[in-house]
Amino acid sequence: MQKRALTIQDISCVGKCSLTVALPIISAAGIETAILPTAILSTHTGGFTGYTFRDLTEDIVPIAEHWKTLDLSIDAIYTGYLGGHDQLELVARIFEDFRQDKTLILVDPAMADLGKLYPAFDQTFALGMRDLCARADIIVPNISEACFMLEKEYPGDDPDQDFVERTLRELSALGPQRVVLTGVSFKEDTLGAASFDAQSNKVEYYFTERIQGYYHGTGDIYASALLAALLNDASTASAIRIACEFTVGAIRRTAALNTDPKYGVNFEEELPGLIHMIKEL
Ligand code: PXL
Repeated sequence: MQKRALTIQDISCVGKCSLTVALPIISAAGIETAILPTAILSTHTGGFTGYTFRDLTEDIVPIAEHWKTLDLSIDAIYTGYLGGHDQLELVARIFEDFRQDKTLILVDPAMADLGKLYPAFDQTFALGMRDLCARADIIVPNISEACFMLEKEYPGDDPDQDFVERTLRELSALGPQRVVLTGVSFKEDTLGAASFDAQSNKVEYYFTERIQGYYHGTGDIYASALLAALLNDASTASAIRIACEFTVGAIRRTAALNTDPKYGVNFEEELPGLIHMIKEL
């Protein structure tokens, strides 16, 4: 049977992040992608001014109530950018209502980067997000998000191995068995992800070439590709490799075109590469 993922995040109409990347990436990997939009914005909030924001909190319960009348089989629930603090509890309830034995719960605590919370969020939200992460099987924070959830001071862009490994273990102790920390770098010319699995008690790394610059939406692209690979039965290590290679491939194309990075990266032309890596599993 074809697998079905449910992804819960906003629609940023322009700027290539959240649902406008999750839908095509997960679908391209052969997985049906059901959506629950948390808000509609004219653009994302990183680098644009004057964006619109329509909160869809009121629609979440009626949508979920309707789904409860259907016989929905859900292989994964993947959450990203939420429309506000009130949605944290509603999303936790959706986990309870739609989780089956097989269902993988992936939380990307999309709320911060470069040591700063995104404009819509505050520390109270970060602690609420920590509680949502506690209910997940796998979480995909960047270093900034990890620090806000653990109430640690942001150590700067490239913390050392000791900091990374302590952070991974502290995040897993919150509840999730697997933690994938993105944006990890111990050398100027490489960047990648560190992961921890509480079952094996092992930390692993995967690095690729570092392309200089800040590219918007890459966290969402990374988490979407990671889930796409996991739902195609990739091991955690293989899913991390595929997500890293796909994301850096999209960044490489964008760097070559020299477009304004707030408009996102060219992941579309990298999709055949993603499909190829998944087929090779
Ligand atoms: O890429 C994460 C993201 C998603 N959605 C919205 C955002 C951001 C990051 O800035 O603003 C609305």
